[in-house]
Amino acid sequence: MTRIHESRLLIAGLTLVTAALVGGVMTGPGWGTHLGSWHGSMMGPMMGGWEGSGTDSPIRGAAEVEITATDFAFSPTEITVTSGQPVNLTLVNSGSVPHDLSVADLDVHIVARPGQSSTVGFTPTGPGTFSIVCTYPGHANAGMRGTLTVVEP
Ligand SMILES: [Cu+2]
Repeated sequence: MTRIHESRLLIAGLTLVTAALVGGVMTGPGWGTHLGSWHGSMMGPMMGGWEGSGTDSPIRGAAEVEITATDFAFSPTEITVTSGQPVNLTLVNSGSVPHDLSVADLDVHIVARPGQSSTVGFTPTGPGTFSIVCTYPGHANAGMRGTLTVVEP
């Protein structure tokens, strides 16, 4: 009887740990499957807001800007783009967990799985200085912040 009791406790403990991992690391704000190559036309309405945003697939001929995400930082932390000129922004995830790059004020949101990259094309309007964050819980506070500056042409 004692052995059975212990194994039940073990299973209960593992379930709790698994739930914590899944809840805290994997799901993020719920847009983990919105990869750059397909627009969130299905996910948008469910997630309440990305439909109709300015983010989309890469733009032919746009300036290329790349940011690398690690656990837990962006590199570089500051990028500068030109108002009115299209940009393809690529997020390279060199970390071991999913990361995203969000510039809420410009409706830019890019998700990249570990070891992969994702590109979103957008045309910035400005000038202005905008916050870059990773929106997975705790990541911004751990250091995943940056700045996107939009300058006049
Ligand atoms: Cu992150």
